[in-house]
Amino acid sequence: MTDVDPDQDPVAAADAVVAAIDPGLNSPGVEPRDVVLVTGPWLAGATSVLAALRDRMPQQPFVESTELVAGEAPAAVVFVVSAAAPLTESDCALVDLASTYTDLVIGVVSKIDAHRGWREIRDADAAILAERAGRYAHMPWVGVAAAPDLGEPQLDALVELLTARLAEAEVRRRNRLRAWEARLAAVIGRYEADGAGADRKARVEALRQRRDDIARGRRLARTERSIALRSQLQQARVQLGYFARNRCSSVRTELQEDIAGLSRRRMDAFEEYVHRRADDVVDEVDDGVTQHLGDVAAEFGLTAPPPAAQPPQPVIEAPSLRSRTLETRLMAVLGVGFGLGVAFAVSRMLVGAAPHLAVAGLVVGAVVGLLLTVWVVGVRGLLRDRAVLDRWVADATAALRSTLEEFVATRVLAAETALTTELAAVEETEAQSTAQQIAEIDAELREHAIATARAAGQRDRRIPPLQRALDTVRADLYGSSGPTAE
Ligand SMILES: Nc1nc2c(ncn2[C@@H]2O[C@H](COP(=O)(O)OP(=O)(O)OP(=O)(O)O)[C@@H](O)[C@H]2O)c(=O)[nH]1
Ligand SMILES: [Mg+2]
Repeated sequence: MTDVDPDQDPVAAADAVVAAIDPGLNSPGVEPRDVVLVTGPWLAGATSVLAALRDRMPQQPFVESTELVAGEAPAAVVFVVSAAAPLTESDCALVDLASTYTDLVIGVVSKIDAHRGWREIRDADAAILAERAGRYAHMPWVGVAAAPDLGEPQLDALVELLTARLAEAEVRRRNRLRAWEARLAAVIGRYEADGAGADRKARVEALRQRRDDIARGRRLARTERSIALRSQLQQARVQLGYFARNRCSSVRTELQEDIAGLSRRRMDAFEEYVHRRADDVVDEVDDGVTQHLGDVAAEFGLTAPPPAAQPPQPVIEAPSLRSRTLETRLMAVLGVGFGLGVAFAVSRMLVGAAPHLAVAGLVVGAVVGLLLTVWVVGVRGLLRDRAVLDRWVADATAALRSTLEEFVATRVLAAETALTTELAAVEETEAQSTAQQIAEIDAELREHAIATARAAGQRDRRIPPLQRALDTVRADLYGSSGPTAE
């Protein structure tokens, strides 16, 4: 392009304006196409205008917006709006977009056959666009009827205007300058956004947020977990203690009921039976404690504390059933007295009833008296032994209870030590992984900061020449009175 004489080629002439500021700027990166873009809002009549223009200017190619690819600049833009209503904001955005790289924009008010007040609409549209940007201030407007319901199409003004404009070399130069203006402004905007870290902002925000979340989540989890473990162990202590006491008192009730119906024959085996029941209760409580503490450990994902090496052995002394000589003697004396009394009364009664049976009466009285004596002494002994056993069972279960309470307290304490130590170790590992995550985030944040700083440096270096070029382009486009300014 540099080997083309600027006086001959209007595009090269425009490029030379920019290259004079910065020789590095040799192309706006836009492909000029020798076509006329006909576009407009929905149902404005663009297709009809395009068809009519093709008909009237067969040598000139026309396209609709879908036929252009990004980066292609048409030689002119025919912007078709309906005469039915003035431009809206979205229509204005559309004309901005269509004419990004093209200076020559012609406003067309269509369907003038159907709308008598089209001139007012045309003037209003011109005013709206002139207000929007300086470049539209001198934009030409014409009214057309490309596909009238009645009569011939009215297109002459547009054809005439377009033919005249497209023939001007200055138009192509200005189109090129427009492309330069758009491209330079976009590049400056890009540098500014990069330098301000605009693209990174969202990512950096998200990273900071995540960093805070991780740190806070970690702190919370830590305190929550240790509080929960403490309270669970506290609960275990209370519940297991209650369980042990409960088992002791129910076994006591059960044994005391047994004593109430105990015969002398089963009395000897009873002591051993009590020992066996105490062992059962010890096993039950031991299992209950192991189970409960295992559950607590499982809830926190920790290893269950080991069961007790040796279940407790409650110290239960033998009942004192034999040391009763004095009482036995007393009972014997009383029993004998009672027996004698009965024997005497029976023999007297029999003698009174049948005097010839005096000897037999004495014998019967003696036998009855003896039997009663034996029975009274025996029953008295049995009742006394039961009372002794009853007291003994109460003592034995009390001993069992205190042994078990101590056992429960010891095991919960041991479990507390083991579980809190293990929890601390787990937390240490987690803290390390959290620190690792945070370090990774910090590293990424640092990278972003460095990249943003680098972009800011580049912005400060690159923007001044670009801005100068843009100013020159703008001075050329709007400062002097070009053809569109007539
Ligand atoms: N009265 C009258 N109606 C017209 C004129 N031009 C177009 N129309 C009508 O307006 C409607 C839209 O016309 P198109 O040319 O398809 O408009 P468009 O902008 O290409 O529409 P879309 O591509 O669908 O957005 C059709 O019903 C046409 O008949 C005109 O000059 N006069
Ligand atoms: Mg169409």
